[in-house]
Amino acid sequence: MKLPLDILPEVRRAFAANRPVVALESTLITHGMPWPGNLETARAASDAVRGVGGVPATVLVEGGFLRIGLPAERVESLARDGVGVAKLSRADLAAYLATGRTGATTVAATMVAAHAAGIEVFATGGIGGVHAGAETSFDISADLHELARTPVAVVAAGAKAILDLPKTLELLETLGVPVIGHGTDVFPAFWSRESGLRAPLRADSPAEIAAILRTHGAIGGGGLLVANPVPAEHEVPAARLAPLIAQAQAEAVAEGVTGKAVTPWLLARLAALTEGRTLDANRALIVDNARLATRIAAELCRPF
Ligand code: PSU
Ligand code: MN
Repeated sequence: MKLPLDILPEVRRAFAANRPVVALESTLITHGMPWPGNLETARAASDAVRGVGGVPATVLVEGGFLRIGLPAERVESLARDGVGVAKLSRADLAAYLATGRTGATTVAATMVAAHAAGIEVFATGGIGGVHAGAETSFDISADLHELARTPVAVVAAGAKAILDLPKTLELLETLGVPVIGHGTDVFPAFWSRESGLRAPLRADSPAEIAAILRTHGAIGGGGLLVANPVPAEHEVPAARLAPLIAQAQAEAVAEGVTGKAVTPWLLARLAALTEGRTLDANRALIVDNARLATRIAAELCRPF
């Protein structure tokens, strides 16, 4: 059977005119931030894509379709519904599609949808990865395996700093995923520009990243991670965050938070512990990632 896609007319027209299209995820809206900052961030990301000549395509599972691109009203109602909406990874997609239920897509599920629709670039905040304590919990985001298999460039400010970043980089290497620092030799840590770890690869322009994606495809590779540091004026320094992240991680264990709830819980806790500074950084980095993703997508629109 063919995957049922419901592509927004604006996105269809962009394909027909060979204009850059950038996929955006919906879990970020429903589970990544509280109302109304989530709506403002979603709007700002879409505006950022349009501001540099692209068309945003926010992905959602609904009515038996993978929706590629959403009208503004649907983005708003999603933002209002928040964590009441299901959070879908690759493993959940078939069940939700087959039964016509609604669900927001994570990085992994958004990559599946983007690829099915022919979109090569996707912007988000930070990917999921290996959680602290994974050696006993086995909690490793499906985002990593999706990057290994699905040929989409994911532009993110690294992996979320609530994760075990050294293990996340190790696993990405094992899985054959190119991790490319954009304009940096340092792997960024989501809300902070520096993680203390080296970025395995570096590229300094959208054209270079587009060329790497094409070449990675030629060797039979899957996706790649473009690690774009949060703009300096919005970063929360890693040294300030480190004790708060450790505190939040310990609290999550003490409260028995597991599975899909872990990431949203930790993000919300860090927002509270920093009086919203992580939310400001989160919004700024998503907007910056959306812009870079559009520039990469524009390069991919040129004949190769
Ligand atoms: N990036 C953000 N905020 C988020 C996420 C990413 O800035 O909330 C979401 C993405 O949807 C990502 C998910 O795929 O968190 C990871 O969840 P998990 O660790 O359960 O795989
Ligand atoms: Mn998990």
